[in-house]
Amino acid sequence: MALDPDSRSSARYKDEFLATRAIGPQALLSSKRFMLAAWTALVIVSLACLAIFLRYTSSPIGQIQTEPLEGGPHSAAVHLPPSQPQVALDPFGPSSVLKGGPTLSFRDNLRSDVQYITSWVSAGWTNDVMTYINLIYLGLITDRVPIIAEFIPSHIGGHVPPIPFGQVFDVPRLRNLLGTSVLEWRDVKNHNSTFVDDIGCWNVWEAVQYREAFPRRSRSINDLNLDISYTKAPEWIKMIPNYEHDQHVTFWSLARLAFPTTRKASLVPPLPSPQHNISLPPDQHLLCYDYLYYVSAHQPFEMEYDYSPAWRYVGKYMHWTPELEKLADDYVRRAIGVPEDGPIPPFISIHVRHHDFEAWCGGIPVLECFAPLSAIARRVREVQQEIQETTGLTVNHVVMTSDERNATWWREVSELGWFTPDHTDTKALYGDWYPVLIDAVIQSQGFGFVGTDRSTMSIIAARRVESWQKGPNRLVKWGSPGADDH
Ligand SMILES: Nc1nc2c(ncn2[C@@H]2O[C@H](COP(=O)(O)OP(=O)(O)OP(=O)(O)O)[C@@H](O)[C@H]2O)c(=O)[nH]1
Ligand SMILES: *[C@@H]1O[C@H](CO)[C@@H](O)[C@H](O)[C@H]1NC(C)=O
Ligand SMILES: *[C@@H]1O[C@H](CO)[C@@H](O)[C@H](O)[C@H]1NC(C)=O
Ligand SMILES: *[C@@H]1O[C@H](CO)[C@@H](O)[C@H](O)[C@H]1NC(C)=O
Repeated sequence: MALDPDSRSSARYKDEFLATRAIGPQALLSSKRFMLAAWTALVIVSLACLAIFLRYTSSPIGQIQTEPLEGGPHSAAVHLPPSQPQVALDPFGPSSVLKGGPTLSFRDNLRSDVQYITSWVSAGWTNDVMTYINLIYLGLITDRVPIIAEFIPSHIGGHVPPIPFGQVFDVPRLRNLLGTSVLEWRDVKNHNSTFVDDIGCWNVWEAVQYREAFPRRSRSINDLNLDISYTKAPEWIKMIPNYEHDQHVTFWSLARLAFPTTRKASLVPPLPSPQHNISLPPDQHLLCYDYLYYVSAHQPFEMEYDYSPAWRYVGKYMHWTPELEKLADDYVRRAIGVPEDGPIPPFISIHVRHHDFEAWCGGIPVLECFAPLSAIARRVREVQQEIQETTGLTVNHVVMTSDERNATWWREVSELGWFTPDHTDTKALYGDWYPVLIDAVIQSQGFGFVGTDRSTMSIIAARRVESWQKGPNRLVKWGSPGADDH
């Protein structure tokens, strides 16, 4: 939940600025510096040749390496020589790291020369997206292939079936951008299998909080037919020792448990599994942790900050599936009144999070607690102005998404000249997941974004607009009358 969202705006383009300066012409002015630069260039070229040589003569432990189709964080240095045969469309796909198609027991499908990592989800959809981002990032720093379970319908409704990760996010594109494998559970274990797999996992939850004396619960575990024996992680993994009001751990404290020395030193008697009453130490082939939402590199709730490694190395490569993107485009076209297949004009996207956020109003009536439309309109003007100043573009169209149900409020939105996707038939046509999925895509497509302070759905939309559209954002403060005045 956002604490200080404004602190990131000024630093946003700092990285690009520094990068431009580092290779500026002054660097080559003095001859001493020129010699240094020449030597450096020679060393770099030699290292690159060595890297190419090593790449095609040895295979690193863990993941099989081939060339990604698009640039990702691990793909900058080495490029395929033109003589190499053309790579397949999905070189890091399931067949590169599994024995074959999904099996009844997941173990029958794991390869002995590959190491894997997994975890489960247990919150609202946006939090679960962030949890999977963390899992994939932990996979990167431990050289393990992440296996992603489905999204669970926590806020969608218990009767709604889970939706596969790959039905929302473009997994082949993610793999290519990362330059490494990412799997879904449905690739590994047959979705219909009733075989119960025993496995030992790390219990992080009991090491970071003091209210619940059990590992984090998740319906994913039942959906996957896993019988888990948990080993409580050591207390030192907690980011703020003994502090009951936070429950974060750092990526690297969890990564330490993935390697033999710290793993061995941290083994304690495991909790017997609930079904088979079996005690197992944490699995070394398929490493698993009960819950990875509260994971950061340096400070709690980090995803909103510009330096967040989980966002920069994973989240920004998690693009929507082309099908979902196309569906959202159709909703925007109909909202704005653009003919089918006509070009969509640039727009500002808004996310107003209401509904259960009322619980944080502490008795203040919602009309005074939530920000009024006038405050949101002021933020929209600021974003329009920033886009005008930085790109020269005038963005007049505004598209509102929200969980608000008050029809009068929606009428006031349209009186401002703002557009809204019409979700009257969305659930009937596509299923209960789709209103929120389509709205999340629309939010990410804005040339600029105005969101709701402390909403993770707004925070991640702001990051997408920043990374994908290079667009500015503002998060509207709320909680008391005039909370967003500035
Ligand atoms: N259709 C639609 N639904 C929304 C919107 N904002 C929130 N919701 C609904 O509210 C639920 C809460 O959001 P989640 O992403 O599940 O919850 P969360 O992960 O706790 O995120 P935040 O509560 O925003 O911090 C969603 O699952 C939707 O059902 C929106 O803009 N459009
Ligand atoms: C699971 O069962 C359903 C219904 O019998 C079937 O349609 C589906 O293809 C099966 N899925 C897999 C992965 O075998
Ligand atoms: C579980 O196993 C332990 C030791 O193997 C045994 O003592 C205990 O009675 C078993 N519990 C149940 C419920 O079967
Ligand atoms: C709906 O919204 C309008 C205007 O925003 C407000 O006056 C009205 O009280 C709201 N109704 C309810 C039931 O909250």
